[in-house]
Amino acid sequence: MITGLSHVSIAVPSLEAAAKRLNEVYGLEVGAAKVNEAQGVRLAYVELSNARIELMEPSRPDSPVAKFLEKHPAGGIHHFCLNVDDVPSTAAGIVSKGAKVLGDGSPQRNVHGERIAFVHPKDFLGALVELEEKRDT
Ligand code: CMX
Repeated sequence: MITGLSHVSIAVPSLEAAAKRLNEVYGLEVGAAKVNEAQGVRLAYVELSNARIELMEPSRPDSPVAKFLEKHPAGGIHHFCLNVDDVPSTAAGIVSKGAKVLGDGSPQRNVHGERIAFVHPKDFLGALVELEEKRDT
């Protein structure tokens, strides 16, 4: 079940340059960078009251985000992310209605260790969607 909006994710060629720009123009504070090697990204977040902005830089040359930046060298919106109560059951529910969940079926984790999955853009009106299960803290 979808429970809310987690974040909008922007692919950027340089995290540091992106953070400087968001701070100088909008007064936004970007947190410390972390690496999710399995996903091939270096990430940092702007925490807003109701959602986050995720900034992603490729962490290795064969990263999917590096491929995205080849098509969009200045960067751009890569995906948005919905919170769900349970990734496997939400994914199974939408797959049963004909939508495609990307990947080989093996579980994926975000940089916080939470379960995630990606839905094919053709099955969400042309936008790449991440499903993210909030961990109980
Ligand atoms: N926007 C729109 N369409 C996109 C897209 C994007 N950002 N990325 C991929 N697609 C499209 C592809 O063109 C392809 O379309 P067709 O099937 O029509 O050719 C389709 O989606 C599937 O893409 P793919 O690369 O063939 O599929 P994969 O399963 O190899 O990988 C994906 C898909 C999206 C997971 C991968 O490309 C990717 O972007 N991985 C990085 C995911 C990410 O952002 N991780 C961050 C985690 C955050 C954290 O750690 O917190």
